[in-house]
Amino acid sequence: MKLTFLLKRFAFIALLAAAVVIGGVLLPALAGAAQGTLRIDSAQAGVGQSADIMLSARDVGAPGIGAWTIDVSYDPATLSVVECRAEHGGICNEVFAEDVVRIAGISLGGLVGDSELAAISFRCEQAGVSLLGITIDVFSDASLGGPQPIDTSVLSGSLTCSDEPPPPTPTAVAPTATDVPAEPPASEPDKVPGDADCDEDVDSIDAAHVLQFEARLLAEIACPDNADANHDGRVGPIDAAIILQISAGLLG
Ligand SMILES: [Ca+2]
Ligand SMILES: [Ca+2]
Repeated sequence: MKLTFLLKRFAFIALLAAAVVIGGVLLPALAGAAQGTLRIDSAQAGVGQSADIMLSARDVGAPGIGAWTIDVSYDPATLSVVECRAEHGGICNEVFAEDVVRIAGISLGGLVGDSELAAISFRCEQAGVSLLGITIDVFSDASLGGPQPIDTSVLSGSLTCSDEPPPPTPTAVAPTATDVPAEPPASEPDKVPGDADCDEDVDSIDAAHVLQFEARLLAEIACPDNADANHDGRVGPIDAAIILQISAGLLG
């Protein structure tokens, strides 16, 4: 009798311990979404001078950043973009719109921790303060086949331009939104070049799918015809690059 009682008590304690283990280890893993912060620096410069501004991700948890398309907005009356350099194999389109720089990229292995995504060089055209805003189009983790959105905090920045002896030269303004390719003709409604995962949108997640497939980390692609962006009959890294270019608005 006493033995039965002890056995029951032992079983109860074992169940309790198992529940604690499951609750403490498994559930956070299932909760899934990686967390992180996207931030853009603040700086000061004189009119006619340039300042380098860094777009970076901070404290991103596993599995890390797998695909990103991020827009940085600015005041074109105060600033112009001199140069944009994307890091980690990404690409940058400094004339995505009149007041927007777009950065897109992919990482098969995932960027964990702190990563610099792009350095943007702005020039002060007149005195004033321009907010440097961040708009997330895609910021997904490196999960194979099904990248999940990263739970992201955003820290905006600003560039303060003060009057300096060198006067602002009325420069060639960066090409405007009218130079951005128009929407593609709707002649093939069932086929969206670059839309590898068939969600009717071409973005950096499509490029990540193509690279995962190329590396044989993914068994198949949902829409291989769409993934073959250069129409050469195979799906490979060239297609991933083209899809990123489409995503960044560099192609029609
Ligand atoms: Ca897509
Ligand atoms: Ca191809």
